[in-house]
Amino acid sequence: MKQQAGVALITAILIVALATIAATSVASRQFMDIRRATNVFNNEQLYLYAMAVEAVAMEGLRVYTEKVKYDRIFSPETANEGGTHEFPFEWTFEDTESAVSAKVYDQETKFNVNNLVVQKEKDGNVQWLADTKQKDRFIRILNKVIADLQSEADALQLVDALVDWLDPDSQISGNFGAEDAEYSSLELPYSTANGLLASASELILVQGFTKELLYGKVDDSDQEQPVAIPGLLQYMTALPDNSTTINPNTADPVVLAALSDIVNEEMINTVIADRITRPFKDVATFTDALKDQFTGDDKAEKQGKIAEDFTGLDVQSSYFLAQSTATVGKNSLMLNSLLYRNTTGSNFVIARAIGTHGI
Ligand SMILES: [Ca+2]
Repeated sequence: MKQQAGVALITAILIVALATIAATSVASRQFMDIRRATNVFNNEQLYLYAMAVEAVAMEGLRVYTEKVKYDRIFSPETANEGGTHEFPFEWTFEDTESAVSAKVYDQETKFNVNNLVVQKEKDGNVQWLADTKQKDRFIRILNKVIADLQSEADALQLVDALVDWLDPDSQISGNFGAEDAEYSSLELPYSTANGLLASASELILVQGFTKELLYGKVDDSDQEQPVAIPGLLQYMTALPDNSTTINPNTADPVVLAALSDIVNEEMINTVIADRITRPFKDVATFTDALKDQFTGDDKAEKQGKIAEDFTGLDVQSSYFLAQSTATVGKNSLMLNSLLYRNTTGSNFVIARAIGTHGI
């Protein structure tokens, strides 16, 4: 009898234990479901907020376009001259629960790597070939970044591999090109894109390009004052077009200096010193100011070369990046929208990406 009572007790304890485990599992699953549903709801809400901010940014760009004839850099001194809509645009709206903000940046401040290839007629056929002038410009930017980072990379090898990544054929470019054969033998094999870069960060897939070359590094030899050394992404971009221009009113001095081998950053900085308060009204005003920098016997020769080298510039840009940030409670989301503005001043969304690294 005693033995039977013991078995009944153990059975009862076992049943209670099992019921407790089952109840806990149901409760924890329910909790996870609630969390998951909340996250989905929050993300949807943030995305819709960011989309609304994007619409405000586009309207701001439209209003700004009506007011100014040429794009320029934002400055507090000139903010009230032509309205407050100068670069980068910025709006912020906050209440106790949420905050939204938007910034719009000119994208023709950087070198567009997709300009490296052009369609040309060769031997009676239309072919995609490397544009030698753009190639030289990119090599100068690469050499600057390589020197700054004290990298072992070779600019010629990098540019040849990139041209092969962009051109639709499978012929090796120059002496250092790379087509499918090079990538298919990797541990994780892939093919060349054989098309324009969809995003500047896609460059990491191209032979020879490293994370450090793209994003730069921090020099912490002086631990009290670590210095950030910029990588290529500071000076280059990838726009969905292979004939974009560079805007001398907004472009980085390094990019402008890379346009020709007879100018340097110092000359460019002298010429653009007043561009914030007195922007160039046209490209000729900019190139004329550069020509005035030369003195000496070879002045006329160098002035002729400026006209030859400084092509592909425009004081009106076509591509802009709108960065919309939405925050609700502890959650936030950044939406990057690449905007294209046509010659009539209308603007359209070309691409969107979520994250803090742009497009
Ligand atoms: Ca190719």
